[in-house]
Amino acid sequence: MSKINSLFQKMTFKIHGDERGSLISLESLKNIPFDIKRIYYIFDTKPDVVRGLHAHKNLKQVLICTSGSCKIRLDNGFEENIFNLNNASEGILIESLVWREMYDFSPDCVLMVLANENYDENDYIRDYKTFLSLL
Ligand code: T46
Repeated sequence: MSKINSLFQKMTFKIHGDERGSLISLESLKNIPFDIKRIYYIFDTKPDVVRGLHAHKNLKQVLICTSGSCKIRLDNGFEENIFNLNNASEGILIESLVWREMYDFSPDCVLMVLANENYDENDYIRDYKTFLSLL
């Protein structure tokens, strides 16, 4: 029987706060459990848009909503879960072979993603049936 990948791991980051406000630091192999090779962010998402709709063969990523909110639906072929990302001090770690769909973006949403590899279109699985066949 195939191994069931965990859907995600919730992460909470320490806030360095003082009377001026708040600061969060993210460091490879300290509070991020991999070497960060790439950072990208998704913003100005139009109403009713669904992004993602794919899985990755090998990529690991941490997703953090630094502003606003969005929802992410995760599916490992055996179970699914919907997570509401709405707090800059929280993130989710998503391992490979997890189907993801991001939606319900607030107009001010900035979704920041830290990845353990450079961008590689060959790592994407964009067909759901193919995804299921690889589990
Ligand atoms: C993921 C979710 C959470 C690049 O050129 N470099 C990059 O590093 C990325 C991530 C994308 N792109 C290009 C490829 C497309 O032409 O940017 C365009 C939009 O990418 P995509 O349609 O893949 O975006 P999303 O929001 O559907 O998915 C992204 C990531 O691609 C994906 O790895 O897990 O965010």
